[in-house]
Amino acid sequence: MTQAKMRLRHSPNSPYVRKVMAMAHEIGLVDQLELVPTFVWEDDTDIHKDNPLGKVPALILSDGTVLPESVLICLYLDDLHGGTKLFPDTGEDRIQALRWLALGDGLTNSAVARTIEFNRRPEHERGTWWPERMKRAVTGTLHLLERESSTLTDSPLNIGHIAIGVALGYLDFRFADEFWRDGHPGLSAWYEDFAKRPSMVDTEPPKP
Ligand SMILES: N[C@@H](CCC(=O)N[C@@H](CS)C(=O)NCC(=O)O)C(=O)O
Repeated sequence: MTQAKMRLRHSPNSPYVRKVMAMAHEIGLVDQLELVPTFVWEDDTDIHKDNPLGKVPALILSDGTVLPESVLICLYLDDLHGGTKLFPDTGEDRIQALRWLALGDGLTNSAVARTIEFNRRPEHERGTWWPERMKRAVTGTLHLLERESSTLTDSPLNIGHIAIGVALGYLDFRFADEFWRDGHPGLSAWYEDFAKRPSMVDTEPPKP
């Protein structure tokens, strides 16, 4: 008997979905996911019937339990496989991975906030204070990651690498004209290699 797949509320443009998909690729679980196309920004979106938070990703388990939040989904998937864990179990490695996860997700959150301000908020309601604050967060985080780029390069793959790689991919996707690579040669070199991993190539968002 074939095992029921887990259903993933999915959008190809979402960096949070991409993080889950890249994780699933890296640990060999992609085939266990059934992708359910989801359009969260449409007025008649049906996402709320699965996820009251109105967001993708959301993972629906075979017993109907819904897991919201990309980090929770990644943690859940990491428990399902027998290979090297992408959330290290203990010690300094764990804190470093979670710290990079926080920085990568924070970078994504700040960039997504800018996209929402530019693309989603009605024009007459748009301001500059919030997007400028978010841009400052992006720039500061890029500077910090630049200083850590050789450690990133030398460390075995963990969830932090995936979160940072996805965040940088999102900057290319939405803010290509801001040239994040300028002034960040170490991080650019790390990303150039990282972006060639099949998990990144297979989850690249469609060209805008
Ligand atoms: N913290 C959440 C963020 C998810 C998120 O904001 N997803 C966006 C798509 S990129 C979304 O569904 N937004 C719809 C909304 O916020 O109403 C996670 O990591 O899963």
